[in-house]
Amino acid sequence: MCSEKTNSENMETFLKWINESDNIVFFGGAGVSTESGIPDFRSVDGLYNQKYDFPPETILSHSFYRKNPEEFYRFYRDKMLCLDAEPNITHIKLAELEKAGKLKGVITQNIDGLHQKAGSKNVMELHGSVLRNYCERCLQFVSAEDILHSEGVPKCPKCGGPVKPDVVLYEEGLNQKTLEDAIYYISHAEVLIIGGTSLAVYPAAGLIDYYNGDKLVLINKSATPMDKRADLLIQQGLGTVFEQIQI
Ligand code: CNA
Repeated sequence: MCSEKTNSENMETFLKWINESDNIVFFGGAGVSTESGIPDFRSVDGLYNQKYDFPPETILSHSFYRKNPEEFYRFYRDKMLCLDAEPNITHIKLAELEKAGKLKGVITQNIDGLHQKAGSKNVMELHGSVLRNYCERCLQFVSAEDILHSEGVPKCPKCGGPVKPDVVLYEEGLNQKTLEDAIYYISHAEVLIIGGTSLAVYPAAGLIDYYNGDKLVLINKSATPMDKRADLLIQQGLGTVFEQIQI
């Protein structure tokens, strides 16, 4: 009861801040896409235990990819390539806020391309995208559909070299330019909305340290290690929050 009241009071303040600001930045994670039917990491973990011998963090690591590319691709096709997924209300409202000149950018840990599919233009993909795949030998582009329909380790149609997704695997560094852009937008934001992320994966989770304002909104279904840092904490599904935004 008590937390419901807090949530609804916070919701009112949230809508006021959104209404008044034209310098909003959104920073999100896998929870943004669960309402599009793409499981987040923990759900993946739960499902996967029956079918895979290693946790997702291990399979999605650089060393595992090098040593066991076939097992990597089995997991990747099964769990990471959700090419039929459609943007949900959160993706759509964020795109509308940008179009209305209120939101400056979306910083995402997701690799599903759904923000762009919803119409967002300024999207900083910290962990890359499943929609981009390149031959490791000749850099030929290969579509995600081709990866999905290939078997074993996908081969380049031009030179036969192995194809690697443009996804930042564990043990790999983030793209420096994307990281710098994300820091720029977060450090200049008036309202920072963080949503659908456990804030457990670094260096992405550390981006919160660059925020200089006093309107940090944290929207997540479950508790995060950064809850105390929020000026507004809303423990609800993103869809029920974002559907209330009138643009
Ligand atoms: P995570 O660690 O799985 O955390 C997700 C968080 O979102 C959890 O705390 C959930 O409680 C919360 N959550 C789930 N659904 C909702 C909802 N509807 N509304 C509000 N909160 C919700 O995922 P993170 O993004 O924090 O970071 C870990 C990895 C997961 C990142 O590197 C991603 O690249 C990776 N990942 C991405 C996708 C994708 O692209 N859609 C899917 C699965 C994993």
